[in-house]
Amino acid sequence: MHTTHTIPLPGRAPLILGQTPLVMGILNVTPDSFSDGGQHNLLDSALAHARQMIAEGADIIDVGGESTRPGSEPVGVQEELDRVMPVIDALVADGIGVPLSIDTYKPLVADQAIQAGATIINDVHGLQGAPQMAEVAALHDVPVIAMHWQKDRDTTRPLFDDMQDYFTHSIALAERAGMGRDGLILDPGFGFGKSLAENYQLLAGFLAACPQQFPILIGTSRKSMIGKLLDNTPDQRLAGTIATTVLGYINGGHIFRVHDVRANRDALRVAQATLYGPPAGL
Ligand code: 9MG
Repeated sequence: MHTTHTIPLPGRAPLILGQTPLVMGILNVTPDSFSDGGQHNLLDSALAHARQMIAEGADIIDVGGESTRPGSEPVGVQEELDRVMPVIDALVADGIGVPLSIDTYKPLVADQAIQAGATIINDVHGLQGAPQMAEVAALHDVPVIAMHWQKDRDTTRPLFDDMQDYFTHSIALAERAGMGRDGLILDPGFGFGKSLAENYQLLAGFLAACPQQFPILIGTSRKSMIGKLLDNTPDQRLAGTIATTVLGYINGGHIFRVHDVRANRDALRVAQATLYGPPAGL
């Protein structure tokens, strides 16, 4: 069953995280994200894609300018800003109706994105990559999605113990910087530094790996934990993704970061009606 959390957002209605799952649509703004190439085309395609995800029921749009896929090259601050800022500016000018999150582990990028209108930081380094990240979040009073990604992990130690310690450290960093206790959303970090067996062990019981009283974001969409099992390519992983989304919801997840908004949204509606009953009036 789902714990309920109210997450304040600057200048917007708060996120209510409880029985009703939220869908976060992924908007990657990397040169390989939209195949037709060129800066202008990239911006147009990104805007069209964001609008489509909102029409399909996305509650949040997550804008990212650096791929974290295995083998991807990191990009510099300026390059990342050049990718994400025109998109954020255009989405804000467009009067985007849903909150924007900025997918970055770089405090400078987070700071600029928030000044332009993003209201959530999605940090795959869980506030532990750069000491200024928690300060940026506290300064602007925005929530942070703190993802578990323990590089060079001691794999002889149980994963869940490792994750509890990691999140305890993220929470301490948030508190030290003056972020409110309702400013953190925890994320198990599916696919980041975990074996196939660990990813599935985590999907079955991630609440035991996360300190209590925090909302949880689940990001499994099209990941290799599905592809390795089914021996398929990312574009063939929708059915597998939906299975992980539904299991993630039943097991206590609140937000689902996905590529295919409509299909995951529909699956979550069915899952919610099964756990809590259909909406009144239907
Ligand atoms: C950027 N990114 C890629 N995978 C992710 C995941 O699982 N969670 C979050 N928060 N961000 C992710």
